[in-house]
Parts: sequence; structure tokens; C-alpha cells
Amino acid sequence: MTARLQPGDAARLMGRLEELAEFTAVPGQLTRLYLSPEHRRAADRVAEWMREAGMAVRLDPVATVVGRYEGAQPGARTLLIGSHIDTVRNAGKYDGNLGVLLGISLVEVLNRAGVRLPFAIEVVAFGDEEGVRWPGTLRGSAAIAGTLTANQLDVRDADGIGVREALHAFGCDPDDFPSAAMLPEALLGFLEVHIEQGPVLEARGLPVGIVTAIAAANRYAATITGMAGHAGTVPMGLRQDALAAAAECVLAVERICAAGSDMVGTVGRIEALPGAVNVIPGEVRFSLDLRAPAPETRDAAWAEIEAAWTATAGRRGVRLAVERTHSHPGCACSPWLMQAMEGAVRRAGIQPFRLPSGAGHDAMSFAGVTGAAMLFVRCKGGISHNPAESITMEDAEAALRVMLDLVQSLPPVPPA
Ligand code: HGY
Ligand code: MN
Ligand code: MN
Repeated sequence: MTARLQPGDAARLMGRLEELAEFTAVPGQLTRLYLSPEHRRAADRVAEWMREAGMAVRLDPVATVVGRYEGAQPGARTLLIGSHIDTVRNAGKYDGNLGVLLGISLVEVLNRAGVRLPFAIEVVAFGDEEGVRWPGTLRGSAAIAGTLTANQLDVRDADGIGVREALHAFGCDPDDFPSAAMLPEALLGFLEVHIEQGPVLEARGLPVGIVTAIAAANRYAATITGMAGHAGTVPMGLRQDALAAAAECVLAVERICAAGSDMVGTVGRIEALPGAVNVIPGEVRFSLDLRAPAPETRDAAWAEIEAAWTATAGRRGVRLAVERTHSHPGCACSPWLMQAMEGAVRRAGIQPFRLPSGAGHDAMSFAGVTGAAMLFVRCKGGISHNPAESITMEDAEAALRVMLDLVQSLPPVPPA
């Protein structure tokens, strides 16, 4: 028996995306950080949808919502399908959320048709993919992949709240995080549907694309310490202006990355202290997000940036301190899963197209543990991390159709 889409399936998915976007810290925009009250409310609603779709639901020790749909036989492998429900500040509605809700819709359609597959499905709603609240990221997917380390829970947010403390308040037991890990031999693979967050599919007139690889990424936290002083009395030549030094550092990132072919560097957050109009900034804290398809390219760029920052600090008589808060070598997607996905795209009457991902995703966490593949969905203007992020219901339906075909075509174990 084959499960098929029915009219209304895509509309229900789009309606749920609208509803999920209401769970936010800031009315009128979407901001939902890891372990926040709005993350809790969103997790509860996702759990309800999972139950309605016929899944048994659990909350794992690092606040991932897991919906399980048993296979035809007990003891079969598990196919993970999902993404994240945390967001950046003032986010779009589809980044992460689409992959979770589409996974739920997928199981809902299978369950409605009474179709059980030769493997179980677990839909996963990770809570820490954006890594906005605490240094580091990917804690949810790393826990299931079995690569999470205890020290990733020992960091504090800007208000001094630790991850462990927040997990307890969320109703989780962080000390139990090792129990979330799934053994590679128990997994069939990890599939993630995600908006492209770039302009390529739209430029090619394609609703979906198959991801080949995910870029290598590092994140840094930098602090420049100068000397606070009176804006009216300290001559320009005698200043140790931390913000002027930081500005030079930011421009060095832009210059060095622009000179490379496939490098991107972003200073997304900067804070000047004490932050008064008539005080020369004595301390500046800022972030750096550095990416390239290959980790070697990323690392070479970092060496150049670090040398430029050090020279700036020396010339300006300020102190520079830099901590690397996240590093991931990136990953290639699973050839056999990409091949299977390509077949499903073709059967949906869509020209298969493969493309790399400059954005990071939870799929990275499964590199070396189980095969991972991603289906990108066209987004308007390639816009993301922006409330203008948008997709069409037709493209959501195309993605749902491809994924429904894909999961019904997969074998019970990965090919040898
Ligand atoms: O930063 C990223 O690439 C992802 O959106 N977390
Ligand atoms: Mn995302
Ligand atoms: Mn994102």
C-alpha cells in the first residue's frame, strides 16, 4: 500500500507554520531562543501535533521533542527526520520550523494510510541550532548523534544563566544527556528539509534542490580593551579607543573574506562599553562567524584575520582577547541518500539539482555517525534570518511529495 498526499495536506502544513510563529518573545516578530518560555510553548504544540499524527512523544534531556512512528517490524532501524524550532532574533517563520512540521505532516500522511515502513521514523525538533543564547550550538542534534560533551552545557548566557540550570527549569535532566545518543547501527539516516536561505533555486526556477555538502564554520568571541575617557578632553592622538580599534577589525574581516573566492565572514554582534555618548569606549565585545566550503580555507582566513587584529591592537595600544566558541569542519551529505532523494525528485517531475549549503544545519551533527541528506526548498529572494523569509504552498507541497516518495522507497538498512 502507498501513502499519498491529499488536498489540504500542504495547507495544513502552512497553517501550522503560521501558528508556530506565534510562539515568540516579542509580539509582532519571531524570536524564540533555546530553553526560553516561548521555546517551551512551541515544544508543547509540536508535541501535540506529533501525537495527532500517530506518534509516541518524548522530551529528551536537552529539550529535543522526539515523535516516534514505529515501523512494520519491532527492532528495525530508525530514520530521523527533522530540524530546529529555535530561531534567530526577528527571524523568518520557515528556517528550521519547516523541516520539523513537514516531518510531522509526512508521518500524518503515512499514518492516515495505515502505512508502516521497514524502519521506524523519529521526527526530531531540536532546540539549539541557531546558538544565539549561549556560546556554541547544535547541542540537540549532537546529543542524539552521541557527540555532545558535558562542557557544552557549562556555559552561561548574557544574564549569567547556565544551560544546565535552564534545562532543569525546562523540565529536563541535563546530567542524563548521554541517554539521548542513538547508536549508528540503530540508525538508517537523518533527513532534513530546510529552506535554501539563498537565491540559487529561485534563479533556476526550481522548487527543491538536493544538498551536496554543508560549509565548515567557526565562531569567535572577541574582546578589545582600551581606555575609557572623556570624549571632550582626550586628544585624538592619546586615545586607546576600543571601538575605533574594533571597527578596524571588522573592516579587516570584510577585506580578507572578500579577497577570497568562497569565504564569508560576519561580525553580527558588537557591544561598546560603557556605551555613553560622551565616553570613549573602554571595552568592546564582538562576534565573528567565519565559513568556507573547506575547513582549510576557513582556517587560512582565520590566520590572516588574527594577524590583522593583532597588528591593529598593537598599533592602537589596546588589548585583544579572542575565544573560539564553535567549530565544525562541515560535512558531505550521504551519497546513497542523495541518490535516493534524486530519484524521488525525478519521480515528482522535478529536474534534480544539487547544490552546497553555506548555512549550517543540524545535519552536520550526524557526519561520521549516520548518513545525512537535505532537501532545500526555494525561498523568495533567497532571504532568510529576516521576517521577509517566505515560501509558497506549492513548493511546500512539492517538498512533501518528494519526501513522502523518498521515505517509502528507502531500504530497511543502508546499502553496503
Ligand atoms: O548559522 C547558520 O548557518 C544557521 O542558520 N544556524
Ligand atoms: Mn536553520
Ligand atoms: Mn538559521
